[in-house]
Amino acid sequence: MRLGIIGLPASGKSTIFQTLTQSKPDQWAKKGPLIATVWVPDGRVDALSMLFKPKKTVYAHLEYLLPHGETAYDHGGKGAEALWNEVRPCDALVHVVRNFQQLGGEAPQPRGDLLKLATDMIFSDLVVVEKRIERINLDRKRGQKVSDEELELLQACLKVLEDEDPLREHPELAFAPLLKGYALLSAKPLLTVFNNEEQDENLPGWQGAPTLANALAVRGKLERELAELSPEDAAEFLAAYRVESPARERMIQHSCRLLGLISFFTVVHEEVRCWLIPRDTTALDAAGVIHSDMKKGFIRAEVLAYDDLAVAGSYQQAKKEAKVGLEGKDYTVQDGDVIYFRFNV
Ligand SMILES: Nc1nc2c(ncn2[C@@H]2O[C@H](COP(=O)(O)OP(=O)(O)OP(=O)(O)O)[C@@H](O)[C@H]2O)c(=O)[nH]1
Ligand SMILES: [Mg+2]
Repeated sequence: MRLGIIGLPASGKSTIFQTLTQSKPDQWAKKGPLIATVWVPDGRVDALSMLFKPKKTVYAHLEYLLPHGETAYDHGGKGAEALWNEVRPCDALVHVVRNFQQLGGEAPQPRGDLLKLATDMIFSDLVVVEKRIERINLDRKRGQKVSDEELELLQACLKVLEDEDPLREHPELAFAPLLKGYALLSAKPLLTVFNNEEQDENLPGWQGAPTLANALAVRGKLERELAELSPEDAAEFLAAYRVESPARERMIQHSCRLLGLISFFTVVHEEVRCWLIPRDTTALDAAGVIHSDMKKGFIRAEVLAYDDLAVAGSYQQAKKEAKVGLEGKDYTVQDGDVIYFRFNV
């Protein structure tokens, strides 16, 4: 799963990327978009690792993409189109909005900045959708077979976009399999990151402003400094600035939620491992995420909820207390399930 970072020039995209990836700009490639793998912090994985003492502990991961530094966004221009093309293949977007005073520069205008990019994404989608509708109509005139269902969906998109609504507010369109190939920007899940002044820990508020569900406030510059500290120094720093948890962790957790992902765990071959899957995945498909053979030869899934394991203190004890369930392929995997797949090949 990959999230693309977007935002106006000097909004703090590089600062946020640096914090997320705990890397330094002098380590970054000079060309092309930057793509970084970020491990998803999860206290449950730490606890499982303590319990089972495996040789190897593997956290789940996400990828973040920072568009090439030279593709500066320019309202409605070539730079904007280049930027959109770089993030189009991403599964979701992270929009960094400047909410700090630039040195000797403009006061922050988060609302205006937010709308500017949102409108541009809608406009970019509108162009894609209009072109495609034209094309389908042309093909039909030439007597070629066209998909009425696709045309209907595109026309519905056109109407939404003309009303300047993002497609993500219309799930039946945003998740329509027939439209997936168009990678429409306004259909992608969006996390808004307000990059605040050092003293400011709040989300900006105005009528219709993004709420906690899909936005978070970070203090980019402060957090960048934090990411460079040792864990002990960081703890002191967090307390001094009343930071609840590091922006890095909050951004990653929000990203997982945004993508509708849940975690399940496996403990096999001296390895504790966390896997991310979409909510409502069946045990059969979860097995397939690990290995296609495991799906093909699926017999049953031994499932123990993480919380039950934590209470019982050991797998054996949880088994004794009948907390370990034997589930079939249609079982819906729950966040925090510790699963042992029985399969044959
Ligand atoms: N005061 C303050 N300054 C910040 C904050 N975040 C970033 N900056 C500063 O703002 C400037 C721009 O930050 P960058 O991270 O380079 O922004 P960017 O979006 O990557 O910029 P471009 O790549 O040029 O579009 C830098 O001088 C940062 O040090 C913040 O939270 N507070
Ligand atoms: Mg930058």
